[in-house]
Amino acid sequence: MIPLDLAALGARADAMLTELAAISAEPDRLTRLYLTPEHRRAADLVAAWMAAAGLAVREDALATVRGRWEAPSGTRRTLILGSHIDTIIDAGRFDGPLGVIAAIVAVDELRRIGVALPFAVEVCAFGDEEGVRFPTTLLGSSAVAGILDPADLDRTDAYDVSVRAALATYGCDPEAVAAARIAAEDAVGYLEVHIEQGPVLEREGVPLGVVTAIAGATRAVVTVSGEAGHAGTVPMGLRLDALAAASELVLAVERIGHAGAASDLVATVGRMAVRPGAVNVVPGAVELSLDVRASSDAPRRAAMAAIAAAAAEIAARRGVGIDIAVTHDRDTAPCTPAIVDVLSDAVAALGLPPRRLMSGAGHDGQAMAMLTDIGMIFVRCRGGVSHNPAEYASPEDIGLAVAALVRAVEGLAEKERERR
Ligand code: HGY
Ligand code: MN
Ligand code: MN
Repeated sequence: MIPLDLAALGARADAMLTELAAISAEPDRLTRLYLTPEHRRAADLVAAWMAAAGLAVREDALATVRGRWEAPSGTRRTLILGSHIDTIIDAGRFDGPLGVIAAIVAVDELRRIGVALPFAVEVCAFGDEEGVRFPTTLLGSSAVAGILDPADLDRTDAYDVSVRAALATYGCDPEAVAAARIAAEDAVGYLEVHIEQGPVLEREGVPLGVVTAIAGATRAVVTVSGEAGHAGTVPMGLRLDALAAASELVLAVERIGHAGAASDLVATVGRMAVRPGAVNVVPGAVELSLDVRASSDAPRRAAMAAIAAAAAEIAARRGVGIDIAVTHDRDTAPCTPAIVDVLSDAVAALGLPPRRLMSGAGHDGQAMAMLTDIGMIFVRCRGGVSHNPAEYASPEDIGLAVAALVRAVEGLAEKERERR
């Protein structure tokens, strides 16, 4: 094994992370949503990095930037690496871009040291993992995996712009979705480096982790329909106050979440819109988001049923309407044991303990798992803080992650050679 300069790898990736983080919709915080002008600028920067690393670059129908390194044999077999370049609102600079940049730097390093791989490598920079702009998520990785639900192209953002229209404006052809797909028989596997977004690795003093499974998640849009009224004339007993009803539901969601702690259940209302939203009007309607997850699928489904029952009780007692429209439902995605072993060996080859752990956060791997074998390397996250501008991973740990990815690609290459 050719030695790797870990410090140089980490410093290079960290500089790229800083450059990419400067591309935002807002001057004083990082916000980069799917199919926005900021997404375009970020995609162009990532495409330039991929080209500089010697990859053949293209953009697919769902705006995923894809850099391909063909195998000397010309085989169609392909190892897919990557993550996402879209962010939440007021994001940290690591969630997503760390995985795309680690993949580019790792591929560049493999080419530099002259490794001849028995498969092609394709680096993917997915544009919609967070699912913040549109009420669905994993659109790019779902297209690569061949599982995109066409109905998702008609989902609309807060300005009633559909995914389909936004893709056309962005310069993509949503009718060419089929060409984005990688055939199952051609896929060697999917590897993703990601900041842990939790406290486990830091608490145990280990820089890297190997993911065993990605928690399933259900997202929904909840609409509470009451009756707008004059705040000065409608007696309390005659009100159909949508915000009071929604507030009861938010507390019920929290209570149900707490009750499922043993199954790592988490239930969150992250967004609420009150209409008409005037100081002197009894709220007539409220739209709120719902995000429910657990380390296995049954507790998550039971929690959704309990939330629906609580909503029905509140609606009946208050005389309002409550509709729960599920917009995303992805089961827990186990990482492939053989890939978990390869990643564990790669981490161990760096002299580190291969700490295996579950991911409570969702990732593109949940979609890619429907296509091929998947695995993830987690990078220690300061304070476990993520989905927050204070999110941080050190250049040293990032250098180790890039090196582990290089070693993992070499490990999978060995297995592919044995396979033939
Ligand atoms: O929501 C998630 O878990 C991921 O960060 N999109
Ligand atoms: Mn992410
Ligand atoms: Mn995220």
